[in-house]
Amino acid sequence: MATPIVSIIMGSKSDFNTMKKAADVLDSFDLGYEMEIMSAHRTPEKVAEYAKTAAKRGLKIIICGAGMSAHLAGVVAAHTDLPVIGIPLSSAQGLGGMDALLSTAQMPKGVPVAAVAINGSVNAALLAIKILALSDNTLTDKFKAYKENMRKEIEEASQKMKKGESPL
Ligand code: RP5
Repeated sequence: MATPIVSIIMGSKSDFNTMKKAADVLDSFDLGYEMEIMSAHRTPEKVAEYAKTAAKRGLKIIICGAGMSAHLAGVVAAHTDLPVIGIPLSSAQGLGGMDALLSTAQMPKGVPVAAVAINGSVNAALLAIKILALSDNTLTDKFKAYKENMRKEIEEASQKMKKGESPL
């Protein structure tokens, strides 16, 4: 795999299935990334150390996903100057993701986290790609191709439905 420039971290192994979708998007753009499990509450020292050293290790963007009282993205943002994208997750024991949405999005001024939708791991990866594409024309072209593909898929579904076929 290419040298990791994006980090995908999650608060628990129970977050993996949702966070894997971000990794799948990055794979489809041939973008190097690393994945880690660490918790702002259960492994706070690891989170701080990881965030403090991320830029030196060549990472450019950190995507953080956590559920319940989700402090992972905020704590990472407090310890790094890299852009941080937060994914609020709907954990099985939580409040359907509203708990994590508020904890992730409601950051105090001075420490920004770009919060996406609840379980919005695909958009988190796409946002990371758009940021990186600002200084990478190849990524810009790949993103245009992604959008064109999305447009075609929707058009094909619409045409099928009009013919009385299932669009699914
Ligand atoms: C959060 O608590 C994690 O990100 C996870 O979404 C949630 C529940 O974690 P587990 O109890 O399943 O490990 O910190």
